[in-house]
Amino acid sequence: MEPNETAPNADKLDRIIDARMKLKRRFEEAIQNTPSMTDEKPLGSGPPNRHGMPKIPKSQTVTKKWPVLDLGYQPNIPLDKWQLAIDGEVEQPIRLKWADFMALPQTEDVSDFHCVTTWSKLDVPWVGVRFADLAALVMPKETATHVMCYGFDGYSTNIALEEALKSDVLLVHTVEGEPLPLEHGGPVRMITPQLYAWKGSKWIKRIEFLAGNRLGFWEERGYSNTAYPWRNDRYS
Ligand SMILES: Nc1nc2c(c(=O)[nH]1)N[C@H]1C(S)=C(S)[C@@H](COP(=O)(O)O)O[C@H]1N2
Ligand SMILES: [Mo]
Repeated sequence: MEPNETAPNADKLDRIIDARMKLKRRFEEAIQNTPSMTDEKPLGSGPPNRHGMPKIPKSQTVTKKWPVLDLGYQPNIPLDKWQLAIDGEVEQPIRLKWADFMALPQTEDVSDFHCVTTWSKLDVPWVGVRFADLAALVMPKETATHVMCYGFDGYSTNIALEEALKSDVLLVHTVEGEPLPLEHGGPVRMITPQLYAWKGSKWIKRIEFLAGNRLGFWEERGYSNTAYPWRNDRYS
């Protein structure tokens, strides 16, 4: 058997790891200084979560159910038509087909989901690809500060890179051991456990790196640019 049939191509993996480490160093301090890592008087209740914030942000109610929020249209993208474009302020724009996406390093994580409409779903087990691993593939230029994420339904949302590059930000395809259901953004959506959930685009189709901030769909309509749950930062 050829070596590259038994394991991911070692050179390629090394390049991803190098790029990931470089990017991590560049943003590490900014990540460590975000409100959900450092706020001294975070708003909320319950025991500390893994980054030291109260498990339940202010004015949130825990639900076991999982409400569905969308723009009234759930785009159904067959896997053989699915593509994810990553472009903008990057050295190596790419377009991933389903098999390319699934061949990337996969991350499992359990995280909380806080919706701006005041429900929180706690300890959700996800599987997907880290945003930071995708960023390492395309190599953001020095000028990149934010990303705009776009959904197949016409949705968009903007995020600062120091939030998007956190290790719990994933593009997930599996939840609770099952393929992500269509109504929750399957085949792939983004999750942003340290920001309100509208920052995670369902049915994600494009990530555009930006050399400055721009407003997404809800941000243009008065939702907060920053969306910090432990600051009750919902509307601007
Ligand atoms: N593409 C797309 N992504 C989206 C939305 C949307 O309407 N379209 N709604 C956002 C909002 S407001 C929330 S709270 C979460 C809801 O995810 P859920 O429907 O899986 O609970 O998705 C976010 N991502
Ligand atoms: Mo929302």
